[in-house]
Amino acid sequence: MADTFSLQRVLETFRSSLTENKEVYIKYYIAGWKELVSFMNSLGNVFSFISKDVICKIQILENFLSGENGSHYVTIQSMVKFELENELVDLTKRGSHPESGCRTLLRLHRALRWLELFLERLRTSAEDSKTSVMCSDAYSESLAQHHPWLIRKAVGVAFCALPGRDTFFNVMNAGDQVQVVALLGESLPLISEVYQITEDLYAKNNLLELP
Ligand code: 1PZ
Repeated sequence: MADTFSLQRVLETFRSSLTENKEVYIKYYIAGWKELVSFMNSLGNVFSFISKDVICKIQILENFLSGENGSHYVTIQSMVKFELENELVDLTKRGSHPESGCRTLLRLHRALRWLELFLERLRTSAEDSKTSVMCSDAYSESLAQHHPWLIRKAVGVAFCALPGRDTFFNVMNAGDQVQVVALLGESLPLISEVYQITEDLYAKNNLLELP
């Protein structure tokens, strides 16, 4: 993982994550998240409690991928099939499989929806728009519904420390604002597609509320 974030690389990893028959490679899905973590890190230490959680979840999935059953963790589809068939998922409350691949990936999946909503706001924002408002509106519409009060409060505090819109555009490392907006326009359909494929798969298997 390179230290300097680039929006272009996020786009490339999410593009690589789709197989020919529209399955999602976990390896590239994780790689996309690593890029996003490096983006968050470049915004300041207030976000470290968020990136720590993401890193922890990436690690759980990487361990599955490099473990003895790694061949079943190549795509999200194969993971879901494998874990369900072998009863490796706690379906109603956390018990003997508290850190299944399915529940771990679901957390990232929900966060991907936040990202989609936020980036769409950023893409269409006016020069005087506030990133903190865009972030928290996107958050209320998505992730917040899955977070308890204490985390919602902490996230609210972190949003206040967000840099302004100009800094966001600069940190994305994709040229001037017009170029960043264009690249966002290219990235968002891909992120949405990956999100939607995962959402449909989880819905079909009744996994959207995994504890
Ligand atoms: C660029 C600014 C970053 C704003 C990030 C907005 C999202 C806030 C998410 C706050 C997560 C707080 C810490 C951890 C919470 C965990 O309890 C939950 C549930 O996991 P569990 O406890 O069930 O194991 N974790 C999550 O919901 C995953 C959160 C991932 C957040 C990813 C942010 C994406 C940043 C992308 C940067 C552009």
